[in-house]
Amino acid sequence: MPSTSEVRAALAGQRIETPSWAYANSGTRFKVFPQPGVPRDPWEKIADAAVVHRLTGVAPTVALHIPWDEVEDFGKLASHAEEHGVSLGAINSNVFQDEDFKLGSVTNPDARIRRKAVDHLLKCVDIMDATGSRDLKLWFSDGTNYPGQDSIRARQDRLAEALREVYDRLGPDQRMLLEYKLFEPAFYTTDVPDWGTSYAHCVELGEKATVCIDTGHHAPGTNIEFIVAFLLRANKLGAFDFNSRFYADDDLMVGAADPFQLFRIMHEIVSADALRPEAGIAFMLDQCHNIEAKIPAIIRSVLNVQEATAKALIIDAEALAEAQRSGDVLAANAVLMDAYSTDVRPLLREVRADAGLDPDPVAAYRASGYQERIEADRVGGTQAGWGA
Ligand code: AFD
Ligand code: MN
Repeated sequence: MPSTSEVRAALAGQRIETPSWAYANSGTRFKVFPQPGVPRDPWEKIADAAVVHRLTGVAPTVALHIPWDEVEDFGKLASHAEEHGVSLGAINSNVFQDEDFKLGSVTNPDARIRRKAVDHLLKCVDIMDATGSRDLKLWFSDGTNYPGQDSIRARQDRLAEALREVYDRLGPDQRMLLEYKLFEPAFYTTDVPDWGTSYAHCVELGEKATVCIDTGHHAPGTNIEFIVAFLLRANKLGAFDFNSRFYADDDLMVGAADPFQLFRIMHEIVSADALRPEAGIAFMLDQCHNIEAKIPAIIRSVLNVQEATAKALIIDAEALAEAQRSGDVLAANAVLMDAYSTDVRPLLREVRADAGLDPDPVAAYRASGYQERIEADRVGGTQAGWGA
């Protein structure tokens, strides 16, 4: 069992990336409910993300989304982030909103449109060069809505060709995170629908291509921790997009729907010694919470990831291994459940206090007056959203 100091050090060293778009207005196809104080540009989004990091101490990077976060000078934006105590993280491409991409982007039957999509991806790598980002996150909404609409195999060929061109553009310290999603916005086939498709393309591409697991992107009941364990063993797990869901890709606060699943996922990470930042896995949030206050909900998600991690860290690994070796099913399950049933909030409060942070970041945010300030200051302009 890791010593308390080892557990505390691991928790203090945890790094979680927040997404710029989570600070902006979001909603469903039925309605986007704008909120007061929402950022109007990437500069303000980064200011908000910096507050999350200042209060939690474990969220030092912010993922960008292009073109939502397009600026004249990305070097300047990177400096702005540093001045706020954070740095720019993954660059998320967006080939799902341009009118030309209705029938697909990189897998579109029209070569001209495929070229346009690949050029956008290459531009995202140029931006990575400017921001110093390591990761290019690729999610493709590409797919079809009806049998017969297009050739399933030909679309895979087009996808492989596009990925190869972008992969070959990556610098030595840059990576591609290929994210999969079972369905939506396409309803019959999605060209990267599951972990196997992403994995197969990443193996074909090379070592800089890895899988991004978005926890909301599976069929209900999918055993996500199995996928995590398999990809860890294959050295092909690059990142998580954490969120939570009840039925589909609901993009709710992390751990809010199924904290036990989040714990099981973090158990696979901890038992593979993959929590350390040096292990190279990006623990990112990807949530679009629509009715709850933007910044506190992101703080809550960070805390939920911390709690699941703390529970995974206190698992008595020796006792678990012994029970597994001897085939003692009940004892093995009990070891895991003992950890999951432990209230780790006092431990996390101590870790925060040791780091000079308020033990309760949500309460600290509410008391900070930041929300009142941004609501008063951010008047006029156009609130950021994701344009759905
Ligand atoms: C949407 C997609 C996917 C992607 C995110 C950012 O479903 O999760 O990671 O947008 O582009 O939520
Ligand atoms: Mn995602």
